[in-house]
This record gives sequence, C-alpha cells and structure tokens, in this order.
Amino acid sequence: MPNLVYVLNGPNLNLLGKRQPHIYGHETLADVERDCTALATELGLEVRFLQSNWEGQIIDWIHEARETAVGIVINPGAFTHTSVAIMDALNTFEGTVIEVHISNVHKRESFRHHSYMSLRADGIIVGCGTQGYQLGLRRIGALVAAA
Ligand code: DHK
Repeated sequence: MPNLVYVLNGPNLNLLGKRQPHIYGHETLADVERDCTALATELGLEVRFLQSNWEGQIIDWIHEARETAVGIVINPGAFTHTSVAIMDALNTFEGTVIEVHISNVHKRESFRHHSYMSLRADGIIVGCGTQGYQLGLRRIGALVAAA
C-alpha cells in the first residue's frame, strides 16, 4: 500500500488560474492535482488532494491525516497568516509537514511575512510557483525512502 500524502489547499485556491494570474500563474488547481498525482506514482506515494475555503474543514482533514498519512503538503492560503487553529492541528500530526506558497510572500505585503504554519513546518517552499507542490512531494518521498 503506497504511502499516503495529503495535499491541502486553503481559501481562494479553487480559483487558481483565474485569480491574479500575474501573482499565482495560469495553471489551475486541477492542473496541479494532475501533476502531483503523476509525480506521486513515480515516487511510490499516494496523494489525497483537497481544497476548502473553510478553516474547520482543513482542520478535519489534518485530523484524518493523523490516522492515515506519512506527510502533509499544505498551502493554507490566507489562513497561513491568521490561523492558530490550523497550526495547532498540524502540531497533532506526527509525519512530515511541508508548507507551500506559490508566490514569494516575502516580496509582498508585510502581513504575509508571518506564518503560523512555519512554527510547525519541517520544510517551507516559497515563490516557486505551482512547482512548489511537487518539490514538497519530492521531499516527503525522499524522507520516506530514507526511513
Ligand atoms: C496564497 C494565498 O491565498 C495568500 O493568502 C498567501 C499564498 C500566499 C500563495 O502564495 O500560495 O498570502
């Protein structure tokens, strides 16, 4: 049974490709899911790719991942900068957590410079576009292979 990785996406990422493409690019979330699924197969991982605009839903998925997954790749969208509750949920997860941001948040408004997620994340990928998700999967794949 392949090692399961949750790829979690927060608010507004359902509009990827349409939303501020000069910042977030032209790829849709469906494109990202397709690429992650293909890469996961190559790495011997299985991906559960999810998006919600609701904080509680993301927390419930993290709780689900506690029971089943070796890693979480998470782009919490704006919850990155506000959600102690998502950080607390991630702190209950014992596998690898990789935080991804499509844009380089450090080149943007100062309120985007702080991340509650980074207090838990094992790795952080910022400003690599949607490729960041694949980099996150590769990192988890490497850790699983080395274990
Ligand atoms: C996505 C968002 O929706 C923003 O709220 C974050 C992040 C940045 C991203 O770059 O993927 O500030």
